[in-house]
Amino acid sequence: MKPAVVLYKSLSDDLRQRLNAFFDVTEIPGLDEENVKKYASVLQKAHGIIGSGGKFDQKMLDRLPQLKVASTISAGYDKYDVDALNARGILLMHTPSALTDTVADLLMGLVLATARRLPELAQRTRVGEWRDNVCADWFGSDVHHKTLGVVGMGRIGMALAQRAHLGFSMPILYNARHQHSEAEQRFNATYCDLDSLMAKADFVCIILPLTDQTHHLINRERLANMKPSAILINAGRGPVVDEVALIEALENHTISAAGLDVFEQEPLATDSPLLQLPNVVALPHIGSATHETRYAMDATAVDNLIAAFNGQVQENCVNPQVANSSGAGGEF
Ligand code: 8YV
Repeated sequence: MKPAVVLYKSLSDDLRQRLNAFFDVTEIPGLDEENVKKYASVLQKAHGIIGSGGKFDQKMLDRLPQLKVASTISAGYDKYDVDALNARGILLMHTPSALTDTVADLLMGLVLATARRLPELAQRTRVGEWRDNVCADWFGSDVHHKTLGVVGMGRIGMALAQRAHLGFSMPILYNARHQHSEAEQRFNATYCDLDSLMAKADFVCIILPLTDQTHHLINRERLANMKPSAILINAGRGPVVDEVALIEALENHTISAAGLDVFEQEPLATDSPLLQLPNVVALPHIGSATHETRYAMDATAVDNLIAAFNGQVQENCVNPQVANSSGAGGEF
């Protein structure tokens, strides 16, 4: 008998076939409250689940009593209560390396878009405001040779540092839980405590996962440390930055601009003050949203699910200790 798997996101035909070869798959339209109720009996029988979005707290896990493996089509897993998964012997697989370069490209895009005011000036051109040679009130600021502060030197932080240092001759400051000798050797990056980084960097790029420790890490006091000419970029998780404090800093021009791909509430409310500010570039959480990368993430998540059921959790597993302690994966 094949393990029963719930798929809550559509996949391309080839990946769907690959999944079907290993599992007895039931596809459901999503994991919002309505669907969770509607498909309660399907969830009740699931040994595996794969998709992106949804909230896997105790309540949700109670609806999945047979679950052995959850495969999320994302790098981030802040929507999962990992302690609860561990207690129930459920493996969590994710896709940390499939999106690295694509998110780093977007971060560099936000650096350029904010510093050179690309969306704002494109819009002014579109509406016919370009009537003569542009003068100083249309000028942006340079990116090359400016100092880039990377908060969170993981895979994406490294890929951003590579682009910024080797491509744009930017000195790199970084803050991370541990010093990163490879970043220091390859990109001449300098380790800095967070407060000094905030004070010195021309661009502060936040690439942190959301945890109890990182929630509102970038608070009012830290924002106040930034230079008035500095730009904040966030493409990690919205709640890492105190959004109310950020809006105040932008409105009062204590910082120059912000490039944001993530927000405290997503989708961003249409009446958010952020959308009224010309010095904000706001994007709809598109860090990994390219055809190539979203396919690679889907494929990785499918392979992760298969690997986990075969007891192979060397790669892409958030809690491999579960496999050893409970025998999850191999048995269902
Ligand atoms: C996507 C992300 O938003 O992987 C993550 O953690 O934030 C993004 O790539 C996510 O995969 C949902 O589709």
